[in-house]
Amino acid sequence: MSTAVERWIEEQERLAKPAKVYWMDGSEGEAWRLLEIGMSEERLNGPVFQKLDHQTWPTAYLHRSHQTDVARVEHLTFICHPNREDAGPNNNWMDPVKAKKILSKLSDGCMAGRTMYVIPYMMGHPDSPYAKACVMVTDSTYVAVSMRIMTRVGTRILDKLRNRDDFIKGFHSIGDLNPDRRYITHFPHESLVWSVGSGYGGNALLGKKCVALRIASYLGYKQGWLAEHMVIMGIEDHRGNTTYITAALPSACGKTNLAMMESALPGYRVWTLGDDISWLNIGPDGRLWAINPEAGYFGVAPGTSMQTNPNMMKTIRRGAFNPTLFTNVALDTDRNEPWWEGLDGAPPENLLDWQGNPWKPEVGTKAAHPNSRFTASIVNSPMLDKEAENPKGVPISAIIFGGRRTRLIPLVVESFNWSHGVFLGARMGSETTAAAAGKVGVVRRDPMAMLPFCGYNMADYWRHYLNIGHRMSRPPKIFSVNWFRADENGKFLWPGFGENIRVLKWIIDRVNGAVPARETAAGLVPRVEDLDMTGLDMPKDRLEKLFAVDMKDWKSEADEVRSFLKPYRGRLPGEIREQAEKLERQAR
Ligand code: GTP
Ligand code: SPV
Ligand code: MN
Repeated sequence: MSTAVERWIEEQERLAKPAKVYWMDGSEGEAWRLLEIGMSEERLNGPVFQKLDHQTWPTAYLHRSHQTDVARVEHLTFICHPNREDAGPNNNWMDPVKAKKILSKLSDGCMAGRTMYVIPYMMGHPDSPYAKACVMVTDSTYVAVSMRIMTRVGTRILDKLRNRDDFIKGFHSIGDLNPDRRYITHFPHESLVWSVGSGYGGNALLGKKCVALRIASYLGYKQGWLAEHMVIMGIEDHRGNTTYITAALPSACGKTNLAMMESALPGYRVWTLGDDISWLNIGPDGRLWAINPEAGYFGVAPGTSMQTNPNMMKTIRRGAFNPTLFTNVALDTDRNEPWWEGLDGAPPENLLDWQGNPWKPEVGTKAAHPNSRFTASIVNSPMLDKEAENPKGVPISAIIFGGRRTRLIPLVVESFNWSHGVFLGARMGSETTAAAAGKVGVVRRDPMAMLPFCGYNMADYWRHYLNIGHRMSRPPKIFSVNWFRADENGKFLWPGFGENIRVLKWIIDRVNGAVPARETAAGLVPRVEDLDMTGLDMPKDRLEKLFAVDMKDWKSEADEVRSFLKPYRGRLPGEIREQAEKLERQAR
């Protein structure tokens, strides 16, 4: 008798018609064999994997994706609930029957002559009560190796699924990489992701945004938990107490840098558990517990250096466990090393840009693609928290919502209570980045940093969020942060990165009731004397600018929030509507 997994794989095989089917076992040797295969596979712009200098960059490989396939494509991403309203104004919707027709056609014979890799994987520690078993197929060696780094792949998951059919399914094919035939589709009610036509990032590494956020957020809605676009980190104080927090910031707005921060304050130390996704469950003790469903980093390369993120530099140069992949970075051809804008030192003499063309600074383009990334195992991190592998997760004392806002939003704000905190998250805005295709630098609303990732109607999501808070006897406090406030000349007011520990320290002080706060219409902000500025010289008036809340400047913000919330009207929770109305009254 075959299992549900075997039956599902046979179906996919009949559809995609690969020359070969290979079941991944997750062994160490297998990863290196897949790399070898990729190194001999030719694509338009070179082999799938190119070995870099292993003396200076142990276990590092370069991958170049297709030049039209360099970021998530939100306009080609669909949430296919049977009822359009359930997808909500926040999602592109397609009727599931129609979507399956299109995808079946594109998938028919799409793996002819190629190998179909079957990847059994777990999101979360296999022993965690909060983990989910998943199976995906792909025809890309790049995706297969990446999934091994990013998730827990192995035969053990198949044993778990022997008598079960409740696994999360994923079908992925690069197709012909033509953007006109590219679809990233989700069927939340069937726990199915079907993605054709892209080989890059969140479009193709299905465990990440597709499963761990879009499908999982819907499962969480049905089952009473939350799947969030959040960092998980521990902050150890001078007494040796560790406080765990989570932080949601939109794509390319600083999660990885925050999670790996080198503290600028003596006596304080940061430990990392995850840099992108967190699954939050209410524990038997009435607190919120977080696990990281992932096992690796898929981080933005440009801007990463010994100056900004030494811990990440150590992680990607260590390569003790698993290969480290670099995608769409530049190549220093004299040294056979990766390079990107913002890396320490001057640009090397001889560079190929991310597409493999000779590059000089005079060319005026970027050598590395702005959304170029590294893929590395989290266990290579020198600052992994001792609880990172605890199946139960860690208890969360504070939730942070952040955005990239050059104006208006203070460095840090504490919410008055859970409902107000949910509103802070719901009205989050951020200036757009290169992580998604489209125009960069315009403010868009990105509630909880989940706009592109919530697998159902966001109004239902906010109601669910409010309920989760009301169900906890010891809920975390909710804060908002903004590292990106700028002066009249557009220069950042706050140095950011390791200096952000000063803000985290204030947050922990508030959690412990150690300091008072100043009340403003937007929420509670620090009194400047309570922010620990040891070792950082900053004029008092500049510091005050960081915390300024002048409601007469907030009118356009309140207007934008209102028009953003408008399409949700019928389902919008009363608590959110009331908060928005209050903001409008205050900003008048
Ligand atoms: P995703 O992986 O797309 O979800 O992104 P992320 O949220 O993990 O963003 P990441 O930490 O990779 O940062 C993206 C960009 O923001 C980089 O170019 C960083 O240099 C910049 N950045 C991160 N933290 C700070 C900060 O505190 N201040 C300033 N000014 N820039 C920052
Ligand atoms: C993001 O865009 O938030 C990412 C990168 O973390 S991707 O995996 O492409 O979604
Ligand atoms: Mn992300």
